[in-house]
Amino acid sequence: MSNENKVIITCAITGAIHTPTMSPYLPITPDQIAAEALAAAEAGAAILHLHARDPETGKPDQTPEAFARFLPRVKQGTKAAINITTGGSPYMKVEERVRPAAQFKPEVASLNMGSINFGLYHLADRYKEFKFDWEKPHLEATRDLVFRNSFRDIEYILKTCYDNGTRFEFECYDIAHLYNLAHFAERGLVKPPFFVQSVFGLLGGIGTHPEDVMHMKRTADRLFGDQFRWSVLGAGGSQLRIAAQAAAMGGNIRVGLEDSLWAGKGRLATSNAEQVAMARKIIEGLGKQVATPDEARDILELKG
Ligand code: KMH
Ligand code: ZN
Repeated sequence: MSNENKVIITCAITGAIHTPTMSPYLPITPDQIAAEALAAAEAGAAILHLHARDPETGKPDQTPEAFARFLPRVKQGTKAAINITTGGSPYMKVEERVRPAAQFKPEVASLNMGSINFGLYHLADRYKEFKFDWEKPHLEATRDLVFRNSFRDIEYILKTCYDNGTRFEFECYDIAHLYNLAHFAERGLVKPPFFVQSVFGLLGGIGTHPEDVMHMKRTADRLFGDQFRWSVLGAGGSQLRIAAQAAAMGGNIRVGLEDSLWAGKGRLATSNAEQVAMARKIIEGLGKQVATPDEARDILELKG
């Protein structure tokens, strides 16, 4: 059967941006991350985008040891493809960020395609008290934070992971990042089909207007023709609106508590699986089908 009407759901389970104070449902411990990942896969996620955290404080932890505490369980419990972050947290250096992907050689790793201001400082005032003392400084420091992804950094990650057969989720936060990807394609350092993850709604990146989504898609079409597979993630409250627009335009969808803590206006999502179920409703409502992990492998030419 053709994969034409299949939509890949990626679920980003915990990330490195949201903090424990923001939601009691944000998975922090290895047990929680494993359980959330398995439930998301069960609900329809074909790809699991994974970060690790310190179980005591919820602080992002990019050591391979932290990933080793949940990865075997996730791999054993589901056929969903594993996607390990190389973004880590915007505070980390690229050498630290790449270590888990280099060690575990996943089918997919994220690759951030350019530097941006990464603004979260405006969230610091929203909470009166924080559970852990790293949280407020983490948010406030983003007033002066550049999420650095220089050409050298990108090349470093590519070269470190390429021989492992890992393919990339190219995270593009702005139009220029598509051009950066085209540059690496021209140099022969990346191979199609490119899995382009367009990110909308981060302060410092492109906005969430329908025209922004159109502009990303049109530019990617012009640069890559039929050599890319398009996926979108909308940050915060834009998550499902962006997902619905992109799915209607033939795109794939990323959801998960890394990107949004919400399941409706003012209502916290109680799990990653809840957001996956909402994505499934959109896809099926459009008369399309949710891709299985093997269909996703086929579409993205993953190593399996
Ligand atoms: N937090 C997302 C907006 C990464 O892990 O490489 C982007 C992300 C980065 O997922
Ligand atoms: Zn991530």
